[in-house]
Amino acid sequence: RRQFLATTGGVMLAAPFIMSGRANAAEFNYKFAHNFPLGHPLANRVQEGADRIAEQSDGRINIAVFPSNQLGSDTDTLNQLRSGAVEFFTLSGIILSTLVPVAAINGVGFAFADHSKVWEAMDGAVGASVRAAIAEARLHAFPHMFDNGFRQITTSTKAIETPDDLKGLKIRVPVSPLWTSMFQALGTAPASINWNETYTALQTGVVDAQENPLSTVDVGKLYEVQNYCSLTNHMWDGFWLLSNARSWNALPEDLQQIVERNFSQSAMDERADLAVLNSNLRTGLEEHGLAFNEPDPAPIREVLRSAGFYKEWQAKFGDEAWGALEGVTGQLT
Ligand code: X2X
Repeated sequence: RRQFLATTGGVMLAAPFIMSGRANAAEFNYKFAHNFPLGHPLANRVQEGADRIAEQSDGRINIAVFPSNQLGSDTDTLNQLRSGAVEFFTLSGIILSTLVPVAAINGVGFAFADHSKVWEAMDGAVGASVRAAIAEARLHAFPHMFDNGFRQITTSTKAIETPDDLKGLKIRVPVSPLWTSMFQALGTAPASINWNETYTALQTGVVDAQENPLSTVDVGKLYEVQNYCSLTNHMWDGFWLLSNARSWNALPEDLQQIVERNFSQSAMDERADLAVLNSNLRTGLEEHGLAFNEPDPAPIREVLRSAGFYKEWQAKFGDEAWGALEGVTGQLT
């Protein structure tokens, strides 16, 4: 419980305890970490969800949201979530795969034709098999993922038109075996760097390129340190909302329901926000100086196929999860 102390002429006065008009301190004070600044739909919708939860629970649970990796990089925050120092965290499934390997499955190159296929898979059988694996790692995954989006390649050096343009490209990828494997198969020289160090890595020339959805390029102001944006749509990425299982199980069932209902609402609202945003952002990013092109994805995908990328990851993910994925996407190998 917080105390408000003021000194007046050397006398300490204890102000009455005030917390948004509520008489009692919360029974549960939980932390929620994520990697985006306010302004990104995920940040805005998660904060709204936390506010609704405080209200609907009559202040029994207070969720303090820490945006912009304030508590540490994504990799660090995953460790804090596991230890219970952080109770809620939205993390890319593909990064979560360092702990739960099958969670990278939504990142398989060129798997989904569009968002309707994404949600069919991730709200359906593919998501169910990932959530079961997450539970085995003693984390609770909420049913609906938040959108990050289809990823595009930006560079400071040149537009990516053909597979040849990828050869030797020094590109930042998030910390995850699937990302490294895929960008090695594509012939680039990938470097694993957490999101909170990406801007600086591009600015200082540690890498020349990165890949992210347009909304993330925009919120990270990457146009300040990049010149080209090639619309490759090479993979889809989204965030699981995770809770430490001990922290989650400590909540009485009525509070669990309030939390789950409201963050599911946040996820659905965030998906709708991003659908609008990503279709409008190209113009805004062009005004910020990014030059766009639309490469043919077919030859890029063919490089992955002939490098054995699909067969390799089919074996790693196993027949059940891969079968569920191909049930939505059609045959990928
Ligand atoms: O690290 C990234 O590139 C980001 C922001 O897209 C993720 O969280 C996966």
